[in-house]
Amino acid sequence: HEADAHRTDLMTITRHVLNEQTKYPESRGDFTILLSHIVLGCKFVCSSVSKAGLAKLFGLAGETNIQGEEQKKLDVLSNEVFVKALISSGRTCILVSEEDEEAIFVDRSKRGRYIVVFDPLDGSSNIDCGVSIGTIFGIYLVKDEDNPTIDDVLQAGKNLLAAGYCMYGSACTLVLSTGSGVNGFTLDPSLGEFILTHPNIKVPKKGKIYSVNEGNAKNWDEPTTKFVEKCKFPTDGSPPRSLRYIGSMVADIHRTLLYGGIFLYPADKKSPNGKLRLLYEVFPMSYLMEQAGGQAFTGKQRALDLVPGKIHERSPVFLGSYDDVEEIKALYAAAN
Ligand code: AHM
Ligand code: MG
Repeated sequence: HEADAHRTDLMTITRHVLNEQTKYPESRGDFTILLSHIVLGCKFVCSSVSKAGLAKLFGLAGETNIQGEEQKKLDVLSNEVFVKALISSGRTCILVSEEDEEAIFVDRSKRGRYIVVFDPLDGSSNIDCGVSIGTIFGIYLVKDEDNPTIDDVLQAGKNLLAAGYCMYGSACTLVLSTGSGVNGFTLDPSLGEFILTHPNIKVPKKGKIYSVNEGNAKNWDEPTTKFVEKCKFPTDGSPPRSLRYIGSMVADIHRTLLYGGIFLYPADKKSPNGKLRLLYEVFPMSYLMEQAGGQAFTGKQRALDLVPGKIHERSPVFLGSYDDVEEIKALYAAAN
């Protein structure tokens, strides 16, 4: 039985990535080692998030609680864990985290070929009410390992080697692409392993859901306003769409990948570049969406074609099902 085979022949994330790497004969297992350190960070955050309520009262395991020392906030703690895990992998040279103003250049003695851009705990305003939050990451290769510079980080999203996110929700789910499709893994807490549960994720070609913070509608531009109006009052005889907005990008994108639809964080009059950050929010999610057969658009161009000028740069983004993004592209084309 096939079901039986799945129960006894466990496809862990490590095994899966090792399989994928066999396509690259020159691969030395470095990527697999890097990923195992990212996975460690995800497991730590997953366990901390599930104890977040408790931790407020008792302190998190592994943290010395000297009297009077203030409890570290979960996003700060998560960042420290990821930075240390990534450096100790010996495979990274530059790290860019949402939590750190400056890029971190790894000491020569621990240096490797990979650049990791990440948001250790995205959607942190949702922690205290127990709503899903996540970690987002992207991986680039440095040009010259002996000479890493900030320009190695300021690369177009299309140069990403891999990207993924981990969602801390009702289950802990890691979604990853290394450039040949998208796969989802679920943490089996009893094994401490991520097991392949969602092989080859494809976003439905057209969706029935739109996802946007409508509280900003007053300041939207015309194409965004028209698009959302069409979602609610379609003129082509189709039924109105459902609105779903969690306010945690990882959760909103995860739903979009699985159910289809479109996620919008547009520009508006108050924030002309939108809210989301290119390197560790917009790029990884756009990469995953394209790898799943969808699209990502900025209002002007393909999101992955953008080249950031600064590490914390923002960009508007519209991403999701192929046909849904075509619709917003048409509205922008008509407006120009
Ligand atoms: P954060 O990095 O400060 O947590 O903000 C990012 C989050 C995303 O997860 C989410 O898509 C967006 O902010 C929601 O923003 P808003 O509250 O403006 O709708
Ligand atoms: Mg964020």
